[in-house]
Amino acid sequence: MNSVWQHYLCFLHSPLTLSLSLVPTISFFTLFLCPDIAMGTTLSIPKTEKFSEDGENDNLRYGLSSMQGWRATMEDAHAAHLDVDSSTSFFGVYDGHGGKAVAKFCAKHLHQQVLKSEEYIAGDVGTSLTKAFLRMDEMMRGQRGWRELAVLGDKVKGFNGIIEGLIRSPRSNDNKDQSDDWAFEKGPHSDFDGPNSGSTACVAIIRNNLLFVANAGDSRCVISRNGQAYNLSRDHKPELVIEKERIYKAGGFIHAGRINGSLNLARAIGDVDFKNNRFLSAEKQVVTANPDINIVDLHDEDEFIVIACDGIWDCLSSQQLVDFVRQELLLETKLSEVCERVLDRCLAPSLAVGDGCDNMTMILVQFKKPLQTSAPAQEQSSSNEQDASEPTLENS
Ligand SMILES: *[C@@H]1O[C@H](CO)[C@@H](O)[C@H](O)[C@H]1NC(C)=O
Ligand SMILES: *[C@@H]1O[C@H](CO)[C@@H](O)[C@H](O)[C@H]1NC(C)=O
Ligand SMILES: CC(=O)N[C@H]1CO[C@H](CO)[C@@H](O)[C@@H]1O
Repeated sequence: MNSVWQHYLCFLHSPLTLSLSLVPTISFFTLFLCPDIAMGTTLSIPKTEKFSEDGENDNLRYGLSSMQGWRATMEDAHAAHLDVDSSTSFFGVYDGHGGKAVAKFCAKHLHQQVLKSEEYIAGDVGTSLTKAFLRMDEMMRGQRGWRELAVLGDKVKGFNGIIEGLIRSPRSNDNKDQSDDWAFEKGPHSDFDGPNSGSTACVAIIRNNLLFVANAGDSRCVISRNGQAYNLSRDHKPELVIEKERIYKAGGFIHAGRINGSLNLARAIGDVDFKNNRFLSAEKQVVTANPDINIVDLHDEDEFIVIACDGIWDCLSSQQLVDFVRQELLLETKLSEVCERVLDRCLAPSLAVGDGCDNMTMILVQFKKPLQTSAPAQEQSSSNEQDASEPTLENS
């Protein structure tokens, strides 16, 4: 929530303020009565309410849960669409930093850009994912991008996005995204370069017996194959050799594990301050939205995948999480509850512990048996040259 509104809510909820009418006393009493809200981003009382959801079709079941943890604002967003078309499911976790608007923007638009692309229609899901990731940065520019981000709740370049965005946004726009080609719009923010806040994106598309994982950032997708955990994505931390090389070539540096001493991940959607080298393509900037694409043949031994943001992986390893989920699945069949237990397990009992203070999101997708094994004729024939028994990472 915008801090201005937090102040107001706090103010309105305080009985003491009812008797006070002097404006200068407002900020004093807000500070006095709501010190946590007024002074920082960490709440002293953990906010552990969760948003949870379940769904299933003939091939899979999913559950997800999202929890605010100890942070003052929830910056994660997610997308779960079981049937984006007759044979395809889409799941994405978007973990925002510096604000929630970019994560929400991705949750709203990324899957639609995948579905709209020529490559997707031609059966090349991997390329359509790459293009959709890069497209997010393009769409967030200019008057239209500015307005959309403002509506989604960030302050953009000093304007109060919530207020100005609501006034400016034509309401009818929300319904016609499917046919929308995101035309250029002239207006007061035509020269907007895009947001300085950003988001990771970790997306899984399941189509018949193929799994496509696209990742940019430090969220992670893991598969359980007969109880063995395999990473299906690579955490894009600045220290990784391939990231480091790109960062230095593009003129950035790494200090204390962070790009230019500030950003602790090397790929993200948004963060345009790290993407403004005019001589380089989007893929070669200090920070890039360009995802790794991993294509996996699903087997009968494949039990489930998990997509989760770094808050989970800071607390459990891939194998530990797979073990935990398998244990829970023996007792609990509602997948969102399994996710909730993981989140509870990862929520640190106090701030002193260090880990677990993040906002957290986890999606669990379980394959129903037997897997559909006949892929349609137009199915992708390229790209998958991996060892059939082990879903290794593509290291491109
Ligand atoms: C998954 O990736 C993490 C982070 O790079 C690594 O520490 C871990 O060993 C990997 N786990 C598996 C099962 O590959
Ligand atoms: C990062 O550091 C490089 C080298 O000092 C500098 O040229 C660049 O402007 C910095 N970028 C940001 C966004 O801080
Ligand atoms: C899961 C997670 O870590 N999400 C984000 C929660 O909010 C903070 C503060 O902005 C981010 O740094 C985290 O990445």
